[in-house]
Amino acid sequence: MAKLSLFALATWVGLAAAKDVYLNWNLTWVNAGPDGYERPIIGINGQWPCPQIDVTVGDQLIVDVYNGLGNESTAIHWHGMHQQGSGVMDGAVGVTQCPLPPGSQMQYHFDVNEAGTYWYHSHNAGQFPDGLRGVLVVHDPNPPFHYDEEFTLTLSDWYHQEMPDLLSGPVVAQGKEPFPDSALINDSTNTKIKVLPNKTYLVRIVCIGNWPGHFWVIDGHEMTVVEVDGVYTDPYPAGDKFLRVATGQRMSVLIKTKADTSKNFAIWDTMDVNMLFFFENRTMPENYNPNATAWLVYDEAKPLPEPPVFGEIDFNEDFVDDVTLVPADHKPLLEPVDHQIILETGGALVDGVPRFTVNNKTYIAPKVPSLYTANTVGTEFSSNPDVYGQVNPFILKHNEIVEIVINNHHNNLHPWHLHGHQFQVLQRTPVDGGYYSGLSSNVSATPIRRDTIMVQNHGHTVIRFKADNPGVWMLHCHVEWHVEVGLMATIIEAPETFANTVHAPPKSHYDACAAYPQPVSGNAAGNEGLDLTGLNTTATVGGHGALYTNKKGTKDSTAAQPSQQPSQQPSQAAVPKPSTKPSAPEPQTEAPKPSTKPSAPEPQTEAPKPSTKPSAPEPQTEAPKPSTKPSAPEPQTEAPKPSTKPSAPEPQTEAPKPSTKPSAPEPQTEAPKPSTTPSAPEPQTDSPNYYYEESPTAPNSNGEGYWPAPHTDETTISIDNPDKPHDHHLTIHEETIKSPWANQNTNTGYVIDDGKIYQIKDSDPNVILDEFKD
Ligand SMILES: *[C@@H]1O[C@H](CO)[C@@H](O)[C@H](O)[C@H]1NC(C)=O
Ligand SMILES: *[C@@H]1O[C@H](CO)[C@@H](O)[C@H](O)[C@H]1NC(C)=O
Ligand SMILES: *[C@@H]1O[C@H](CO)[C@@H](O)[C@H](O)[C@H]1NC(C)=O
Ligand SMILES: *[C@@H]1O[C@H](CO)[C@@H](O)[C@H](O)[C@H]1NC(C)=O
Ligand SMILES: *[C@@H]1O[C@H](CO)[C@@H](O)[C@H](O)[C@H]1NC(C)=O
Ligand SMILES: *[C@@H]1O[C@H](CO)[C@@H](O)[C@H](O)[C@H]1NC(C)=O
Ligand SMILES: *[C@@H]1O[C@H](CO)[C@@H](O)[C@H](O)[C@H]1NC(C)=O
Ligand SMILES: *[C@@H]1O[C@H](CO)[C@@H](O)[C@H](O)[C@H]1NC(C)=O
Ligand SMILES: *[C@@H]1O[C@H](CO)[C@@H](O)[C@H](O)[C@H]1NC(C)=O
Ligand SMILES: [Cu+2]
Repeated sequence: MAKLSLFALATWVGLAAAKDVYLNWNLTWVNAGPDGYERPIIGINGQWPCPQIDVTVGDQLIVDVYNGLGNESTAIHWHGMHQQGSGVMDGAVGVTQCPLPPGSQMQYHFDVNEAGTYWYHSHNAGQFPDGLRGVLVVHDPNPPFHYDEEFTLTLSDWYHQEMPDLLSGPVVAQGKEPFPDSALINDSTNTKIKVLPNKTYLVRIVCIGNWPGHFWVIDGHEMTVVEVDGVYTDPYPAGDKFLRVATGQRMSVLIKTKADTSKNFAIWDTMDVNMLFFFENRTMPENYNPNATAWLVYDEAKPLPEPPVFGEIDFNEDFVDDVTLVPADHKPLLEPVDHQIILETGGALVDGVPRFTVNNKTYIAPKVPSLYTANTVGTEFSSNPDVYGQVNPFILKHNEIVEIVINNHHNNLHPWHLHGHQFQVLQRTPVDGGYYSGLSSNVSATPIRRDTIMVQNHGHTVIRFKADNPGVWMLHCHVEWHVEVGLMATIIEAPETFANTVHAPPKSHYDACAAYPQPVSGNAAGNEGLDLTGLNTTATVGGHGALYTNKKGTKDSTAAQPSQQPSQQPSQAAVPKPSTKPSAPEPQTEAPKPSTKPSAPEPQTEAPKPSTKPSAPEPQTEAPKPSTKPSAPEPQTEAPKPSTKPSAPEPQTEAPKPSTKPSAPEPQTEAPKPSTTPSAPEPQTDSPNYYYEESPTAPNSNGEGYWPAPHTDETTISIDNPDKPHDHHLTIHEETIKSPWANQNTNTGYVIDDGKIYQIKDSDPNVILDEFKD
């Protein structure tokens, strides 16, 4: 006797107004050569570059992710999405989920409530620079500006070697970043964008790179800024200044195309060479090319011109300062501040290893993801930073106004990104602008908001936000090289409210933990209370990235071979609304067929929306660049570059300047010194609090029990629908979770009708009708 939720049907029918966008992703290796050098790259459904996701504000996005990589674990983060109430869908490994091991599947589903330009990327062990990143555009039916057409340009650095090799290689071991081999525009060195004359284009610029920021020029076209990081701005014409984006940032500009098609125009992009070389006192290799070119094509018969050439560029004078932008909604400065946090950030030798630190502590991943810890240690402990281990935890109270100061003691730039919020930027110094000593007198009354802010070397920034989004949020430098050496903190926002505010992880997230395996309850070490026995917080050099085999971190893997011919299978399909609402479900005429759990629902097979834009990436026709360095970049031993910027030697060991501010940083979590305690080395084979071993029982329906096993139901029925010419079959698939707190219980699933899939939103299981009998 299968269970059938009539509520599911009712929801499906009633949901006709809200659009669900369902994606079914199979992550696999593909071979591609975006700069002419072919290498294995992580693609989606056999395709790379990864597809742009287009949704409309208000939609629900549902993504089933299957890890078909064979030799790496993974996880997808939705950069900039607030995840209000759905923090468990944030996709950050070690924070909101376990790594998804090869051969496993998990689902992300969340409401998209902010319009603008976002992106998605792996948030697992330095993986995204191997290609697993793409754009997420949230369209707005009523944007505050007019435009006729739009296109997206991604900017990134690119490496010929794979991240696991680079992370375990000699350059990273010295505490340095490997030099990128190329700059890419839209994952190519040969991007051409067809444009029409006399039109206003919205150009969405997304920096999806690993390390350096980028700036770009569209020759002959004025650019007016209208959005940063999903926040509309008052239109800001760049004039004769350059615009730039740091890793993780987005910027949208309006351009007006020419009145005639007599000529094509180059788009010039360059990686920040100060960041790559000069601030770090490293010499640019001979013939190094930090530039990339793309073209605005008015007429394919006309030649593609060379890009403009620029001379000396002053990094303080020649750029639009994003702090001077004004949000279009003119939201006022948040004040007064209830809670100030000061982060002293820099490089240091930790356990003899070059690392980055936040208030003298380098981030070391916990055994239990921090959100799972917050959910399971109980209210007695969830607001105690000590239970989270060495994740640089900061506990916020619900709805307080939080000010974070980031002092950058390092001799390079760091783009800091906060999950779960767009923060106000009150001030940000120029390069060598000094550390925080209070606010300057000219802080804007309507500060710009964004989710990623570039903090200059030997300078600082001050940001504010309201702690109105309970959850566990990473606050980290977005340079993936730096993430991997600990430049991260964890914001634990209103943990005392989670029972009422944050959905519990759905079944597929527990399945990922079970398969990895990783424990899902207890403190950072998987123990009760403050006992952190077994949590090894010794810093190690390098790492193996996301590499995963039976013996994790070794290379003798049995990975699937990269596909040679990317499939043309569309990977996105908006689930259409049922055109005619079936009236209330008719009495079911057929006995529910108990079904074994099916594999992932089929992707929709509708043809992709015809586009006026040349969306397919150009075939690579260039011969592989005779590069002198497909192998690891040399350890840097070169002579000093005469620089006007006094840069301290790395790693930084200077003591942070004592702040004059009364408010002290949060107490640092001191994990016990791993001197004598036995600790679990990778791979984790011990899982003391391992949920599936402890609770193999099915959920009971009487409201008792703690973390019962997730329950899945699948029913196939036939409906006699007056609006359709023939009877049709429905399959209802439901997942139910009962959490420690009743309010976190979830009920999700989908209805398959005529081969189309309609997702069911989370709902209160109390509303679900009792068992339906045939
Ligand atoms: C994922 O793709 C690989 C390579 O094409 C294929 O072998 C595998 O069966 C696919 N897995 C799923 C779950 O679609
Ligand atoms: C563009 O607009 C101008 C001014 O209205 C007009 O003269 C010109 O013909 C237009 N160009 C095209 C290609 O339509
Ligand atoms: C990159 O662009 C800059 C600025 O126009 C130029 O000076 C430099 O020569 C270019 N580098 C290469 C390798 O083309
Ligand atoms: C970091 O360590 C240094 C040297 O031990 C000490 O002077 C400083 O106060 C510490 N800073 C913080 C923020 O804990
Ligand atoms: C505030 O004033 C300082 C010093 O005059 C200046 O450098 C900075 O750019 C100003 N900041 C803003 C946001 O206007
Ligand atoms: C992982 O497997 C793919 C596919 O076989 C391979 O191309 C890639 O080099 C492997 N990665 C590492 C780091 O071994
Ligand atoms: C950039 O690449 C994305 C992903 O492949 C594609 O959807 C988009 O159309 C491309 N844009 C241009 C201007 O070529
Ligand atoms: C730059 O590097 C050289 C060689 O490693 C070293 O001698 C010099 O002191 C460094 N300069 C600065 C300002 O760090
Ligand atoms: C902790 O891990 C490090 C690096 O893997 C290792 O060298 C050290 O022996 C471990 N410490 C303990 C107490 O197991
Ligand atoms: Cu950084």
